[in-house]
Amino acid sequence: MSASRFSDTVSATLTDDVLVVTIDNPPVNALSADVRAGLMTALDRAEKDNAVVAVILTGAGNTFIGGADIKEFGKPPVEPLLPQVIARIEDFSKPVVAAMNGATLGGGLEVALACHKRDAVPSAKIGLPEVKLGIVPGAGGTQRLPRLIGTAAAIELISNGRVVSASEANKLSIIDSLVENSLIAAAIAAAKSAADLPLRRTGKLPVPSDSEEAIDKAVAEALRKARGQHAPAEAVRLVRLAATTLLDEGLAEERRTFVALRDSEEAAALRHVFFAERAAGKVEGLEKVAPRKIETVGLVGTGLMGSGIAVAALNAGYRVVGIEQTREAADKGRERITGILDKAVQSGRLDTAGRDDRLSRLAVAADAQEFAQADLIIEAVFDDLTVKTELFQRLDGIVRADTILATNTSYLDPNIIAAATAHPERVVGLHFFSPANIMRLLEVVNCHKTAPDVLASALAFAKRLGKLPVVCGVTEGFIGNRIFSAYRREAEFMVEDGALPHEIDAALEAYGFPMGLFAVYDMAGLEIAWARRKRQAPTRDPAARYVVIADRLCEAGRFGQKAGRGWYSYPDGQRTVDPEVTALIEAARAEKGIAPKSFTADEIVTRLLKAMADEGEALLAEGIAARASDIDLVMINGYGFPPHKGGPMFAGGRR
Ligand code: 3H9
Repeated sequence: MSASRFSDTVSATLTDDVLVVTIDNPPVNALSADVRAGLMTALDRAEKDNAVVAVILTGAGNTFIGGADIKEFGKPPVEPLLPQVIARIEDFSKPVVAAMNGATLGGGLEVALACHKRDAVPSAKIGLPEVKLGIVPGAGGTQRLPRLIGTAAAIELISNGRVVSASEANKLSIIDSLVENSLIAAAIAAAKSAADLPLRRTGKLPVPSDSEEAIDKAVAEALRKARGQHAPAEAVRLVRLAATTLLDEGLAEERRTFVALRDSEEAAALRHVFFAERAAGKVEGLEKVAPRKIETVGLVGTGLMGSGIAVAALNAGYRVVGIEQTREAADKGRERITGILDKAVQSGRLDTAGRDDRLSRLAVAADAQEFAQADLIIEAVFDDLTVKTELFQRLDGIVRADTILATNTSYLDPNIIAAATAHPERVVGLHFFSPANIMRLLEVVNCHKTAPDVLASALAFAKRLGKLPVVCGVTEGFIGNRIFSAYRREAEFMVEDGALPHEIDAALEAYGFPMGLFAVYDMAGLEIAWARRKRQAPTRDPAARYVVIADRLCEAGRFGQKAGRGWYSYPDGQRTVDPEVTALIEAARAEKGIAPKSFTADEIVTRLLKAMADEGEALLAEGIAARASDIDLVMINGYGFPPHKGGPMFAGGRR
């Protein structure tokens, strides 16, 4: 066996006449210029060396190739470009086998598709997630994948950027074999056995014929999910092209489309989101702080929020102890949690063994003494300061000295709750979004006295739950609800100033929100916010601008969709503009002597973005949010802000 190095990141060993080329470019073996150059040199050497009968491509660590190097986007291209490397692999005179030892994504899969055979370990995750970055595959993915799996399946995978398990990839024929043990040995054997046969070059294969019906269905589904994003529709177009054009023409069109999209504002926004997600949850000074061990999670309250949190924790492998005030309520809580798991089984997302395993780790009791073993306790009870402070005081006396106490409050001040305990340093906020087993966002509230290892533990817990944690300081409503309040306030001011609710909603939906603000109000119901406004009325600044329209709607019994009437009416369940609401708005304007102006969709969106971004600036100035990109993530993942616009700070130019 002899070893060679072809660049800083690419080296090889000659084993049994096969050149095993390894890409070692941490953290994800991205296809940087150095990797591309190293691969070309390795192929040159393998071509010339008669002792080499075949080539294996693999990755160091547990990633094959995580894709093109996203950090190179926006910089001048450096040769060899990825399509050149890939053409060289596909046309190579000797067998080239991809030994996919882990994540094989984007350009990584494009490299593998050009190889003459593909072997993968069962843990490999495989896909073309480019649309999530606002681009299409740019190195043959849209032209080669359909040649292996057909047009309809390729449309589904590429237009959603869906990443599949190795086992699904095997069923779809993206890979040739799943290898449990000794991947490289298996790949060497596969390469040697291919050496005497004609090589299977993916680009030369015909696209298998799919029924028009299957293709139409895949296209319709892809376009429906795209919600105003350009890349999915372009991906559909390119995949369809593969069946009707020669490979070279398809590749040229793909490249043109890739370059145009890569340089678009939409791709810049999604790249921003990608790096924002990786930066989120990183806290300066916390890198070396060891988190506490958490295995058992205690939950106070197993209602809507508590049961969702319980399922999230059970899914992540924790033991969960839920507490309710009575045996009856505890039984109901257990039923609720079982119900969520049963639904997952019915929809095929979970098997019965998985459900039973989760239920074996769950206890729901009516005795808080059960918390003696808990490492972390999360309260998800009624949002009332007295209820929560008394609860934490009681818990103080029951739990171990190193148990972490977390509050899931949305609006109360967690510093006050912490101060009521004997050990405020062990208190942290964990603000989940409902349904807590589904929503990725988790605001991790760093209270005044939270100890660094408690914060580190909360972040490690969030990561294990598969959540996207965003750290924030204490302020009313934290990051999300504060920005949302500013957005809501501005929208109501605009209604007073002349824009009708449906005009605002139409502008927001055209911008990319799944649902306009007033439709969201109606869906959530208007009465809780009305009750809060009535409670706050005595302390409201009389000089501050106050819009009475929402109160008037509630006084008229228009509590939203459930009541059949709110900002809209809902005959036959259809959202419909109601002249009665328009009249009510006009009367409120007239009372204040406001002469209504008209607003274009652009003006509406610009004004709302400015309101959100201004509030975001305030949060940064107050030190509540650490980065503008954290604010963007909160609004994208908790409040429906369209990801392809990058979030309110990015879109509002506050980068
Ligand atoms: C593409 O391939 C285009 C082609 O079609 C055409 C080209 C011509 N580049 O996520 P993690 C960094 S587009 C550069 O926490 P994990 C990331 O920023 C690409 N950097 O790890 C982070 O850095 P830091 C298509 C990258 O283990 C660190 O790696 N591919 C890239 O949880 C760790 O990341 C994709 O879209 C990259 N491609 O997950 C795949 N990827 O430590 C994107 C990651 O400084 N990547 N980094 O914060 C992923 O999905 C995940 O990173 C992966 C690992 C599953 C690979």
